Amino acid sequence: MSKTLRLILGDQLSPRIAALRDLDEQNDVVLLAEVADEATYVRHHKKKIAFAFAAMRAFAAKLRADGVIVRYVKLDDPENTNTLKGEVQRALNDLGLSEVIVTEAGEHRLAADMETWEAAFGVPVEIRQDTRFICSHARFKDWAQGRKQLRMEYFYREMRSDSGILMDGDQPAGGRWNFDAENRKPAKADLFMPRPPRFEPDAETQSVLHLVEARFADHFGDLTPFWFGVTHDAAERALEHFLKEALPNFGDYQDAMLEGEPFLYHSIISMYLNVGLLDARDICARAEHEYRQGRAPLNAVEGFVRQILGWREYVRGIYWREGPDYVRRNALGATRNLPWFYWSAETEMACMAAALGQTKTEAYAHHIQRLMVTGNFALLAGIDPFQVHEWYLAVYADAYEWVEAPNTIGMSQFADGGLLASKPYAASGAYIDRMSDYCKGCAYDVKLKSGAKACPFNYLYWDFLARNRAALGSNPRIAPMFKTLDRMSDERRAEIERDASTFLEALT
Ligand code: FAD
Ligand code: DLZ
Ligand code: SF4
Repeated sequence: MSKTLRLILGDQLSPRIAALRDLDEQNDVVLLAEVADEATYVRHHKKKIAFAFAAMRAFAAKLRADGVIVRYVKLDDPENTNTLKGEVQRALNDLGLSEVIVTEAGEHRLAADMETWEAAFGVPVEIRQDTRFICSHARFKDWAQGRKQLRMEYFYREMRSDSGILMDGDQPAGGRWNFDAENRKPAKADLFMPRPPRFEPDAETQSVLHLVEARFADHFGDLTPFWFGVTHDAAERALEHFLKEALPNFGDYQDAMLEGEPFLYHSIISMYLNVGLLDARDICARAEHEYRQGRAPLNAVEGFVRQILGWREYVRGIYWREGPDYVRRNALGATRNLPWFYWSAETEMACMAAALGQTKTEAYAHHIQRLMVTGNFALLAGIDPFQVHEWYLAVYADAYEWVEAPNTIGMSQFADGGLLASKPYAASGAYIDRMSDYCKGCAYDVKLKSGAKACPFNYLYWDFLARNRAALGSNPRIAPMFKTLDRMSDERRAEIERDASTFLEALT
């Protein structure tokens, strides 16, 4: 009887993960390993590391309770080699197992490493496809084949048809694929805010918190209060809470931002979903059920489903299609260093201080804060996209390269030259003022276009366009903005350049 080693990575904590298929509970051994390599390949937020380790420990305990033989290596195990490869090798040596079975890694770095394992170990290493995604690699390749443009909206429609989610026969529910025109309302401070449920750390999570405080004290972010759930049951409660309390308003306030309200009507489930504590198909089906039962409107449910069935699956396809060099793309030739306040959250720009401050305390910011505040600023200021990418990968509890990199390099920084987005997500202060209440408490004045008190987004926006005319001038979607720029007087354009360069020089 051959005994196999089944490796489960920290973001593969799903009971139906491919590596556990056909497990022989009497003989096979499941390995989970906390290793310094994974905790430090970028300097992850302390909460992210604690969440990964605590969820791994909880999953191992669940497997053991179900009768599975588990080898769990803690970070402070004196024998720990601190790499996944080293821990697989050590398990093979110690246990005399004849084969390794693993689910494909979620990123190029580890996937490339796994390709070396079979030769290094001298036993077969079976790498299985990750079946948790709704769109397989083959399906995405098939969709992308021969297309000039890979627009998410068309991918999403095929995913709807393929899966039957929110479909009435072969037609989209409600007769339209997309209800965004009804979304995007600014929120008001007196609305009821359904904050996500908070979970008390159990004894094992407490011990992880001590470990992380001792080993990663110099990493970014506040470790406590630590309120993330770390089990499938807790993640399920968080999802249920969202479906009942927030989903009905999700569409309306999807793009809104409010001072002191980090979560609004967002689901706060990405960290659970990305490590396997929730399942994408199940979430979409449950959201659709809320619509079919008349408990949530279609604009909200369609908007939410589009994020998971559309964007999430689409960015994964792009990540694997574009290869490991994607993170090094820099179509706009941006070279400025990431300003220090991305780590300290100390800036007089109220919108940036809010997004960065909650990133530090919660390891969370919602999509519009990532895209239209911190991402927009980096884009306008011409920050090196690789540094921006490393920052996003480090600071969010949900950050894994397959999902983070296309969002940062492609959607937010336009560094892939428009593969993912048809135009840069660049905006002046007026957008932030319209969608938030940040500006009223800001040291800068959003109505001023020039001078020391003017909102920096205002002149940086025009300066960004002027600097990038060669790369963007022929883009029909921003042609009207270039026309406006061209109608400005020479003095006004010189003023923009002066204000921008004074501000940008002070950044460094
Ligand atoms: P909700 O707003 O409630 O959305 C529901 C779910 O849809 C999310 O949980 C998520 O799974 C999915 N989703 C929504 N938008 C996207 C998107 N653009 N791409 C992929 N999935 C999406 N998401 C991550 O999961 N990990 C990341 O590392 C990450 N990095 C990002 C970096 C940048 C620069 C930007 C602009 C976006 C990034 N996103 C990332 C996408 C999005 O911001 C987060 O998924 C979302 O904010 C998570 O919060 P939520 O669970 O409350 O989401
Ligand atoms: C994020 C993370 C962290 C912090 N630590 C570990 C770990 O110690 N062991 C492990 O197996 N996985 C960890 N992870 C998740 C991995 O980084 C993730 O599986 C890879 O980045 C592939 O997506
Ligand atoms: Fe942000 Fe400008 Fe508004 Fe200040 S004035 S909060 S910098 S958009």
